[in-house]
Amino acid sequence: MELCFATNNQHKLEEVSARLGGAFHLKTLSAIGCTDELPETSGTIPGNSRQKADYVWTHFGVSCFADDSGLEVAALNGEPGVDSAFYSGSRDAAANIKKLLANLDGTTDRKARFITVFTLLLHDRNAGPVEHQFDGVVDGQILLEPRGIGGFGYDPIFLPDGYDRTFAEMSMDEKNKISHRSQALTKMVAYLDQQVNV
Ligand code: ITT
Repeated sequence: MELCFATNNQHKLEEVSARLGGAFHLKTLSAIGCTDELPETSGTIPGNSRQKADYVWTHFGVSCFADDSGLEVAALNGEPGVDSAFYSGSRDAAANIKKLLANLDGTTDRKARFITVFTLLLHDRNAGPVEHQFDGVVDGQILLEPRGIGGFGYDPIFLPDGYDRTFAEMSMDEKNKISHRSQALTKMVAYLDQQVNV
């Protein structure tokens, strides 16, 4: 089955491709001729995920899925959440981490969670595009300072519960065993397998 992964984030693409192996024929946005920034203006993670998939479906007419993700920090009332990508005003991961650590300065409650919502839009000959959402959540703690050089975004300051290494200290395969994104992917693949077997 051919599916476009509606993301401009190379790290997401690498994680999802590694996790899928050859299970599906993944097409990138550039492979379908899309060079646009995807819209993300809904104010929620599920809403932004839907917007991105809808955009690709509407403009390019291909079956696709989109990923919207964010880091929710309990002591910051869920910030940066839907604003995770541009928390500091830019996409710069180091600046985003710096702002987050400054906002948490002196706070002993370091609880946080990563969330991913995938929106799958599948072409259906009879019903038009059929939409499904799949989510994944991983709980953890925000460290006092960054550790590790792998992964991307907030990975160097996120310690998943039950582990003594941050996501940035894990290999991609290790992160992929437990991450928010891989949980959402597992649910989506189970759904797609079901469709093929019906
Ligand atoms: P697309 O919309 O093109 O998919 P994006 O980077 O804009 O790419 P998001 O809107 O979902 O994607 O941004 C969420 C931000 O949250 C992302 O830029 C990272 O800073 C952070 N993030 C998401 N998943 C993460 C992960 O697995 N590890 C660390 N940080 C992550």
